[in-house]
Amino acid sequence: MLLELKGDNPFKIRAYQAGARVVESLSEEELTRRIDAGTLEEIKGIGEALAGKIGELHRSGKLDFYEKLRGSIPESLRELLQISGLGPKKIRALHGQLGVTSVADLVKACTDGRVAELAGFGEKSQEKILAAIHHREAYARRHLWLSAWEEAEPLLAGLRGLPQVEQAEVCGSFRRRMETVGDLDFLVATLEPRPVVEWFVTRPVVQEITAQGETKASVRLQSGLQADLRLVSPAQFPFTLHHLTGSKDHNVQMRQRALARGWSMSEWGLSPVEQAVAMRQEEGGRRAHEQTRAIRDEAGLFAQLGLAYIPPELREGLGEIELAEKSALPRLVEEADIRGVFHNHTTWSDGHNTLAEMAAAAEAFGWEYLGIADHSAASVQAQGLDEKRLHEQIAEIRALNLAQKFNTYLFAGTECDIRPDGRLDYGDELLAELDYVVISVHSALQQNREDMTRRIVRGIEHPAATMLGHLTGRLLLEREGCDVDVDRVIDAAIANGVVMELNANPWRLDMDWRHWRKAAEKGLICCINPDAHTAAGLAHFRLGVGTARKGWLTKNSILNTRSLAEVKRWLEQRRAGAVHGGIAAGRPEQSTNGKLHK
Ligand code: DGT
Ligand code: CA
Ligand code: CA
Ligand code: ZN
Repeated sequence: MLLELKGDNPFKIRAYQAGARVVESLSEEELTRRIDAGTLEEIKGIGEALAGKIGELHRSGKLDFYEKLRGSIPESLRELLQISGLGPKKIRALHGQLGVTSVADLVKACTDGRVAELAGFGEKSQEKILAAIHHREAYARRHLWLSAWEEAEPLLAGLRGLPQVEQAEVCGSFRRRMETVGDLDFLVATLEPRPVVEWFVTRPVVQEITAQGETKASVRLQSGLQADLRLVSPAQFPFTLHHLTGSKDHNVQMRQRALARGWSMSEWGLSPVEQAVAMRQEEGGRRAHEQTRAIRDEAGLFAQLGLAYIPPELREGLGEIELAEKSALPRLVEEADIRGVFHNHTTWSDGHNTLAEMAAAAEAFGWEYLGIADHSAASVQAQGLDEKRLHEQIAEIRALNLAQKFNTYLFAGTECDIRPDGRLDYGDELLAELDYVVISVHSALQQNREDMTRRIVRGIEHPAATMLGHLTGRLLLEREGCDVDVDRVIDAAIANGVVMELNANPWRLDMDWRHWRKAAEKGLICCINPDAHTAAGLAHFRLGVGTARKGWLTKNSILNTRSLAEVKRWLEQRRAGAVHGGIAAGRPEQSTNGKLHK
């Protein structure tokens, strides 16, 4: 791509592309063998220069040639590659003929109509480019849930500490645990709003005050995140809290329900329908009705409408109200239910803390077990372990357990690459030695839907596979996940007794919460994993719990809410090929053979 952008000799470019295809088609063993033996050049399509570069990349994980090439192209020009629909050829044309060197230049060229006049572009593609840029900007304006939390937490604590403040909460998508947050919606219960507003807008993290009134303010924080503040009386608080938490769909359904029962519901309160009109005129609707005063919290509000309390995570208008009416909402998993996690890295591969440091951190969480799953050999960029080093690591883990240095038991696992053809990155014998195997896709993410689906399903069907890591490989706000038939993968996982990871890394939260409810109903078992690369990163399991709650998950469908003894037994039976997803019922079923497609 970069060579094309530079407009290098087309023959050279084609040689590199052909070389890349050849390398992708080789197995890891064969590639390593050929590099060591110096026989890469025997393959058609790989010349001496290319063989040298492949060797360098393989050995060091870096390529001087690539780094130099990258450095020779301005960052702003490379950024254009991120706009969907724009390839290197088009960018070269835009650069060469219109002098476009940045996204801003390109917007200007499009709005001036100059792009449409270029050969090979036209009105249509000019419109498409503009739309793609706008889409990219809108996406970039959102923030990771964790970043929002880091901003919100000190402000919330500060608000709660003010003498005038009775209650304070962050509402909106943040409270609903969306994976990304557009803006923060602070709500405060107080009878004295002025000093609270004053305190809020004078925080050092406030970059700009965009609006300020007696009972509300809006600011932009240094990070670019916007924050709204609303101040209401304590009596009104539960209604505004519910309103500002949303979602819009949930609110609309709640209002319809209220109306059907003769109530008009708003952020101000509940009032009988016939009085609602009069109330709205009176004091701008601020006068609370009798009924409103009797309601002290959100639970009271739900109860007034004949509903069980609906946790904020479930308020998406996806059937939660119907179930709350029947008191049939699930009892959602909680942080305290988690007894250990399985997908973690150490300094053996690309982690920053040693095995012992990770174990100590897990012990500090009070966890009964910790799974170590460093990268496999194919993840060269992550210093993946070859078979010899993995053997050494297994020995170290067994020794630590024997020494009983930690109260946390260590499971020896791996995050084994699913190669582009669906085979796993280690031999069967080694895989069988491990306590468990996380299988993940890290390369060739651009495969088409059918190939990717087959590849992952083939990985799932491997007898050694315990759980599937970060299903789509998405990086929130940065990179779309791979194109894969999620339902087919879920069905394959259930059929083969393979667990699906809920990767709790703040950038991932993958598998997406939107799939979990249905999948768990079908019998899919979840494992919440932080994918920690540092000891501190273990704490990210909390984000996973939030996302699991948003996906309607209960303790029962999550593997790592089980005790050490139960997990050990389950893994042993799993390895013996006897488990068929049965832990949802609380006990492994031995009647069915989990390996249907061996
Ligand atoms: P965000 O900020 O884009 O991540 O998403 P939210 O859900 O935080 O949305 P935001 O900040 O625009 O509004 C906060 C809440 O206020 C929202 O969740 C529900 C409520 N709300 C906002 N606009 C409307 C509306 O037009 N109708 C109703 N029923 N509720 C609304
Ligand atoms: Ca918001
Ligand atoms: Ca807002
Ligand atoms: Zn991974």
